[in-house]
Amino acid sequence: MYVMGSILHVLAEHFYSAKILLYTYLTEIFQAGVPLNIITNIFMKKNNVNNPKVDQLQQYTTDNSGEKLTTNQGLKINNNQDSLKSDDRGATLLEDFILREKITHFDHERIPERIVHARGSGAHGVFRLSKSMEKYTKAKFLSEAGKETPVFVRFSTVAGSRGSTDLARDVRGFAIKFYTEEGNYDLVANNIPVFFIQDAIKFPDLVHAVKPEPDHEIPQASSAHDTFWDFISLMPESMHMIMWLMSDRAIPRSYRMMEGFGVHSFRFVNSEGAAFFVKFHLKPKLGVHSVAWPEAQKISGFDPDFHRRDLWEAIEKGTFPEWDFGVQIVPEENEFDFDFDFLDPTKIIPEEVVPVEIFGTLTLNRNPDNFFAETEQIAFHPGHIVPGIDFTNDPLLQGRLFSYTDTQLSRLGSPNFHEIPINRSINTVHNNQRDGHMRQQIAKGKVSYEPNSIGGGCPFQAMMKDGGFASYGEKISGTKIRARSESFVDHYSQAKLFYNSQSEYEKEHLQKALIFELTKVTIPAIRERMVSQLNFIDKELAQKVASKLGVEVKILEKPNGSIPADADPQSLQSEEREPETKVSEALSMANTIKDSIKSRKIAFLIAEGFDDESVSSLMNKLEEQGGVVELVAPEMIPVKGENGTTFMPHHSITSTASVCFDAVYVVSGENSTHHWVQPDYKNGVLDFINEAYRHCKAIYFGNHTELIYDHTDIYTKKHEDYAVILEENNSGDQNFISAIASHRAWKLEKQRNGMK
Ligand code: HDE
Repeated sequence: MYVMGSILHVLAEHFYSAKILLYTYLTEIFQAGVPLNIITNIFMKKNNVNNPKVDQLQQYTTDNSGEKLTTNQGLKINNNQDSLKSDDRGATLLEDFILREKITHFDHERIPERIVHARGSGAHGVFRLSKSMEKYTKAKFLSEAGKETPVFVRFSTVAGSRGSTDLARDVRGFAIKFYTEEGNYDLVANNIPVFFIQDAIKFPDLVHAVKPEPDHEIPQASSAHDTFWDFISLMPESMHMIMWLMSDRAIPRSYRMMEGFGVHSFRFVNSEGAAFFVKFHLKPKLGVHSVAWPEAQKISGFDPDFHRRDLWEAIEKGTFPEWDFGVQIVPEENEFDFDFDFLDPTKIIPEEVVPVEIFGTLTLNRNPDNFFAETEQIAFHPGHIVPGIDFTNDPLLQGRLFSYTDTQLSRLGSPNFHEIPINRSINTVHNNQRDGHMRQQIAKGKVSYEPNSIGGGCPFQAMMKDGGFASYGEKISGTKIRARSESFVDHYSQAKLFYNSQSEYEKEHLQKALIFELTKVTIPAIRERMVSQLNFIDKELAQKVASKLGVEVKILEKPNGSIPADADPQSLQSEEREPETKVSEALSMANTIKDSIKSRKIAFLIAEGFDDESVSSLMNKLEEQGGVVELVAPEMIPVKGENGTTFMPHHSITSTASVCFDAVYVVSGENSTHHWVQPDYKNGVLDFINEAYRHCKAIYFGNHTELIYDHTDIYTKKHEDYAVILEENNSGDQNFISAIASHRAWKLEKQRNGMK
């Protein structure tokens, strides 16, 4: 069997382009003799080429194919069905070491979930530098154009538990570990460029407020409750973040369609010692897209793993998610040229003021082999840096520098968490740290101190010229004080900038989100405080929200919030600055990339007697452009077309909903149309289409589908709509493709929902 396996391996390596064909052929031939998964493993282990991190992980990866069952001590087990007993009906014997080992291991399988960002999904990939950034940073992975660095990325929601839904309204984590030759560099980023609070000391308060309430542990993965809004309404500094969180950015269509932001200002330091402030940006090549809130709620029921599945499937299919990676750069001497403080994490630098300089591409191209070993055990830390990258005094960042190692100690249980395979750097670690729980490294020799003569002085400190890290020599003079800088006290200008930069439909979604969230707040005083805060951002917004909540907008006499104890709150609060830009196009998703249907999921509604020619033709066109077609039929049984082609559907109409798709094709065919309108299926198919219509998706009605069309909301509304295509023909196909690429006909939302 092994000989067979090796032959297959050699064949596969040498005939790479023919792999898939060969795979199909060989699975048929060898099905009887070689377990299918041996063949699968050989052929499907893609994209390992030139990835030193994946190579390193292979040393720790096991494969059970063709192996005998053993205990953890390597003893072969001959009966895994019965415990050892005093008789076949007798008590189990304490002697049963096999039972004891198995149960004991099982009893300890769980580790604490992350205190925040517990729910997540990850993938391996590569960062390719397209342009040397040597002028600004001496980081080696950013110096030589063309250089490739292996990465592991973990996306997450913040508030929910490990098993919570992907579609919660929440910030998304976007944490990247770069395995560089100079050690691990972690960019622990989010999909929103600002944060709720300005100082780390408020983080436990924020997290306690948003997490389920401690008396009854309700609600799960949701900010729509009293304690969150109580806290927020008392924290004016959170208003900018709240605008982002209530926008559709907080309900992405896919992890692959989100931006990433480092949030804080970091520093680049070049080999001459010159420093630059930088803000990190990741821009998805597929554009930034979201779903609508009513969809998000429904997806959570149909497929709570929607984002996880989407990421996994895209990578398995070879549609690798990609982001342009770049920075906004500001030389140190220009630090005070702006109307906000660079150290304040509740502020952005508008891209119109300082454009993002793109210097490379991040591509995710390999799913993990094991969720727990990789995605769960990976440990990020903003303090994992390399020479050429440094921190700033942002008080939120400074607190993070403490928190991340600390949390790994309780989560992963030992200071040796860096030895877990996914956390190992690809360069070797040499130091005098020793022992501790679960130590794996076997350090030779007597010496575990420095300086030493016995070990020849090793390991040596590295000179800076040899890559030794030295902190940036920022000049500091000051008085020890527990206070907030006055330069941080402008909480509304950028909240306004964000709101004013949104398109009409985005503003409406944002208003509705606030109404949804605040309706769940049971204490009127909190709602009132909140709308009064909104009044500082936009009076109409505050009025609209207040009118749905039965509260009044009050002009706050004394603004609430965290301000220096000895400051006059009124004067600080009103210290609003005139922003350099009043509208920033980059802040609206309406202006994002809309030029591709790559990885968009299109539901084909097929039923007995459907027009199989038109299905094959459109399917080919869509798939050529990267679209993903899934067939939805009345039942989960094979469906025959009018020319005899039989398709096995992916879903039945009752097991899915159009919220799980980007577009719908109601397949041509008189017979199939008749089939769909039978009493058993009619409501199902109409709900499917009407819901897609309400959520502004592209819908294509093939020929002879009038019987369905005439019963939809689309017909009764009788209006023009560029994303509803009625007749099947060549231009119809093309119009459908363009409508899918534009993501949604959001501009027609009011019209589609019959609102003024
Ligand atoms: Fe985190 N954060 N955070 N955070 N954070 C954690 O570390 C913390 C903040 C972010 O996929 C924890 O390993 C403090 C901002 C991501 O494993 C913890 C403060 C940003 C992830 C922690 C912040 C982030 C975390 C929990 C305020 C965006 C998930 C588990 C001072 C720039 C990483 C862990 C992953 C995780 C602390 C604020 C991003 C407790 C104290 C701002 C993406 O250490």
